[in-house]
Amino acid sequence: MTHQHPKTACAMIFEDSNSPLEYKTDHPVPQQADLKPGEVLVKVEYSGVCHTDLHAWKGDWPAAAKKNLVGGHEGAGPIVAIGEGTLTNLKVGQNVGIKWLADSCLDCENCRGGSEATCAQAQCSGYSVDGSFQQYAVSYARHVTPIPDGLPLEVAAPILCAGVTVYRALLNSSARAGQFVAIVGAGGGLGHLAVQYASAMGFRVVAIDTGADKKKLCASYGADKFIDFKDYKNPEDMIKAIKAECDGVGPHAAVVAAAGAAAYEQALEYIRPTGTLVAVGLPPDTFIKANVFFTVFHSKRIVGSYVGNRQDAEEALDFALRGKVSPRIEVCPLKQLPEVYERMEKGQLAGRVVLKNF
Ligand code: 8ID
Ligand code: ZN
Repeated sequence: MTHQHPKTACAMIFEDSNSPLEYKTDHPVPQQADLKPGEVLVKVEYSGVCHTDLHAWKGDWPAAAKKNLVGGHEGAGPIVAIGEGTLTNLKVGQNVGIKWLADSCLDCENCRGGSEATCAQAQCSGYSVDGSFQQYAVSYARHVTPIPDGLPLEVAAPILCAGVTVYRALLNSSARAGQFVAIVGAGGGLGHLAVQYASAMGFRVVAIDTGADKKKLCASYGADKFIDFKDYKNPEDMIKAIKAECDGVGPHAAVVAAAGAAAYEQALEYIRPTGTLVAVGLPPDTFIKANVFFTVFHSKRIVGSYVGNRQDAEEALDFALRGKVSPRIEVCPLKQLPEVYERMEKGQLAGRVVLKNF
C-alpha cells in the first residue's frame, strides 16, 4: 500500500550543544523507499518535553549527542509507513509511541534479561538519533510502543518516558504496598507521575519539591505528605521532618527524580535502615556520597534506574488507560520549545508540557 505524506515538514533542530534551537518548516521527510528494513515512519502528533531534552541541548552529560539533532523522546502518533522487508505485526495507521530507547539489539545478555536500555548497541531518540520534536520521525519497529485504542495521544506522550521511567524506578525500589516511598522532585514531569504510580501501587507517598502549585498537585494525587525543600535552611531539619512523616525512621525508599544535584544530598540519610535510594534524575557532574560504614551498618541500597523496557512501557500505558494515572499536561505548539526550556530551567513547570506538532 502506498501512503501519501509530504516531502518536507516542521522540525525543531539544533546544530550543537547550546547552539540556537531552529524551527524549520522545510525539514525533509523520508519517503517509503528511503526507509530501511526495521524502520517505521511515525506522524508525531504530540511530544512531551522531558528535562533530558534540555540536558541534551545544553550538553550536560559525558556522552556527546548527535550533531544537527532533532530532540524529543515522548512522541505519539500513527505509523504512516513501514520499511519494506520489516518483520512486524505493526500496521500502518496504528498509534505508537517513540520512547527514549529507540533501538537495541534484543539479542545480548542485557536485552534478553530485560535491561534493553543498557544494550551496548542502544540508540536513543533525541540523542543518538533524531527524535520526536518534528512532524514525521523515523523509528524502529521492534521498539516503538503500541498505544492502546482509547488513550488520547497527548495523554500517552508523557507516559512514554516520564511514566515508564518512574514505574520501573518504583519496581526497582523493592518497596511493598503499605510502605513509605519518598518522591524527590515530586511536582516535575517524572515526579508528578511517580506520585500517581506510587499511590496506585499501594505505597504511602512523601512528596518532596517546592512551591504551592506543586504541593497542591501532589496532594490531589493522594500524596500523604509534602515537604517543601526550600523551607529548610538546615539540611538536618529536613531529614528530621522527612523521618518524622515515616514512623520517625524514614521512608523505605526514595526515588530521586529531580534535575538538580542537591536532591541527592540527604536522601541516603533519611531513608530507613535497609532502605533503597533509587537514582533517576541526571544532574550533570553529580556524585552520591555514601559513608561506607553507615551504608553497611544500615544495610542501605543505592540503585540506578534507567527508563524501562518494552514490557514496562506497555504496563505503564495500561495504568493510564485504566485511569489510575493521569498526567497533568499543558499543550504548547512545537515552535514554543525555547520558551518551554526557559521555564523548565527555572523550575516553573508543574507536570508536563506536551508539544502539539500539527
Ligand atoms: O531513565 C532515567 N533515569 C531518566 C528518564 C527521564 C528523565 C531520567 N530523567 C532525568 C532527567 O534527565 C532529569 O534530570 O530525570 C530528571 C527529571 O526530569 P523531569 O521530571 O523531566 O524534570 P522537571 O519536569 O524539570 O522536574 C524536576 C523537578 O525537580 C524539582 C524541581 O522543582 C522540579 O519540579 N527539584 C529540583 I531541580 N531540585 C530539587 C530538590 N533539591 C527538586 N525537588 C526536591 N528537592
Ligand atoms: Zn525523558
